[in-house]
Amino acid sequence: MRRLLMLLFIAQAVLGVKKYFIPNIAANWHKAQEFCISLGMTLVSVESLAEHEALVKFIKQSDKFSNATRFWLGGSDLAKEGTYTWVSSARFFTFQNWADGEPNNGNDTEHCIEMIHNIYVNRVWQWNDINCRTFEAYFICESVDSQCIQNF
Ligand SMILES: [Ca+2]
Ligand SMILES: [Ca+2]
Repeated sequence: MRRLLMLLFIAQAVLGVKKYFIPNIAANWHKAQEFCISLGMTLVSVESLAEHEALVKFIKQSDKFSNATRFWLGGSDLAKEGTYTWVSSARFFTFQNWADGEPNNGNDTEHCIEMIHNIYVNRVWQWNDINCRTFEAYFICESVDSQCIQNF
């Protein structure tokens, strides 16, 4: 029984089954992460193509979906310029989906990652770095990865 539970747990981790939630509020990146934490969650990480596809599927089914929309992701290079990590796990980016010309660290002030879906400018579920404090957007919280926390 214990072994079966272990296998189920590993299967869930491998498949990247996460719960996503989009609060009905726009905020800057820092406040977005605070809000997710207050829910026992964290800003979303996208660490594989499978996670990317699962996230896009979730957003398409949400009431925040449109042909011109954008969301905070939980990635930043706040700790070290040019080195991107996920706030949920502190892991470096493995999967990436930058838009053309991004990340550009515009004005030397762009350190947080948003996902843009705007068919009018041909940015389809692609990433951009943008100012963490002045830009406000909807954001996606995900359930906390308990396996990851155990590792730390
Ligand atoms: Ca930057
Ligand atoms: Ca940028």
